[in-house]
Amino acid sequence: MLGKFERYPLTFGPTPIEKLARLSEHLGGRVDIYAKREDCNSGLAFGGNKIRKLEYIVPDAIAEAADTLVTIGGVQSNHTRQVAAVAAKIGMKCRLVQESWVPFPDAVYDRVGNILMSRVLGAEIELVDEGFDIGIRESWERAIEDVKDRGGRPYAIPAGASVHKYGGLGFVGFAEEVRAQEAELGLRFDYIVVCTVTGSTHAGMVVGFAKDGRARQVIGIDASGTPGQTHAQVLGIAQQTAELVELGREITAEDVVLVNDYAYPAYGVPSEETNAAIRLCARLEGMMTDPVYEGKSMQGLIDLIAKGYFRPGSKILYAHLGGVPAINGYSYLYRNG
Ligand code: 5PA
Repeated sequence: MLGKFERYPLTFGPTPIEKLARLSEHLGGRVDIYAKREDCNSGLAFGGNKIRKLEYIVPDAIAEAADTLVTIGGVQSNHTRQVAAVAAKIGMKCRLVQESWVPFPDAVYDRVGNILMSRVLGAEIELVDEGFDIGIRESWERAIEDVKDRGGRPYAIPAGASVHKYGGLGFVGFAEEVRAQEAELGLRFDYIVVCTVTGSTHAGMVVGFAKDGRARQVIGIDASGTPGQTHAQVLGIAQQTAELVELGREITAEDVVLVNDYAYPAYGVPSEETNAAIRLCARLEGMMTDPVYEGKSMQGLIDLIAKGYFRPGSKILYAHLGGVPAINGYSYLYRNG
C-alpha cells in the first residue's frame, strides 16, 4: 500500500511480536495476548511510535530543504523527544514547544525523562503555560514564524505528527508488517489494541487493516480524556490517508472504534487502576508501560478481557507504542514500586 511513498529508514526493521503468556494465563487463559514492541523499534533515544511516522515525513522535510524541525507536545511528550533525536540523526536543528498539558506536581517533572533527553539531544525548548489540546496550537505557529524571522527554514510537524499529510502512513505500514508476520507465525490476530490521543497511530492502523476487513477490530483506548475531538481527528486522518494510499473504499465513523472508559481522571494522570495495570504487566512479563499512554491501554485491555469483550479463543495484539521515559516524571507515585 505504500510503494509509491519515499521512506527514510529510522527504525531497526520490523518490530518483534512476543506472546505475553503469563499475563494471558493470569487473566483467565480465555484469550491469547501478544505485544508488538514499537517501544523497541529504534536506537534513536529509546524510539517509540513517532519514529515510524517520521520515516514518511522526513523525506518531505529534506525535499523542502528545511533546516529546523518544529513541533509541540506536553512537558513529558514522547513525540517531541523522538523529533529531537530524528533531527540530530538527519543533521537538522530542532525547536520544541512544550506546553503544560499535564497538571502533575512531581518535583522533577520538568527535569527528567523525555525533556531531559530532548535537552541533551540539543533541541531548543520553549516552555509554554497552556493546557491540553490535540488541535493546532498558536504557540507552535508562533515558533514556526520565529524560526523564519531568525533566518531559518522551519519544517512544521504538528502534535504527535498526526495532522500532517503523511502522518497516517507509518501505521499503514504497521498493518502490512503485521500481515507479513502473521503469515510467518501461522496465526491471525482477531483484535489490535492501541492507545489513542492525537490519532494518526490509530488512523493508520484503521486504513492498513481495512485492506483485509479488520478496521473495526482495531480497538482504540482513548487516553486523551477528550474522546469526541480525538475520534473526529482519527476519522479525518484515516479518511485522508485512505485517499492517499488509494484504499478504494470509504472510511466511516463506525470504522473508528474508540473506547473512552480509561482516560480518567485526566490526560497524563494515572488512576489507581492504571497503576495496577502497570505493576501487573511489569511483574508478570517484565514489560514496562507508562502512566500517560500505554498504562491506560493496558488497563483497558485487562478490563475488557475481564468484561468478556473479546470472543473466547481470540488472539489479541497489544501495540506497545513506547513512552516509558515519562515514568521518571512520576517518581513520587512509584517510590515504593
Ligand atoms: C502517544 C502519543 P497518537 O498520538 O498517534 O494517537 O498516539 C498516542 C500515543 N502511546 C500512544 C505513546 C507512548 C505516545 O507517546 N504521544 C504524544 C506525545 O506528545 O508524546 C502525541 C501525544
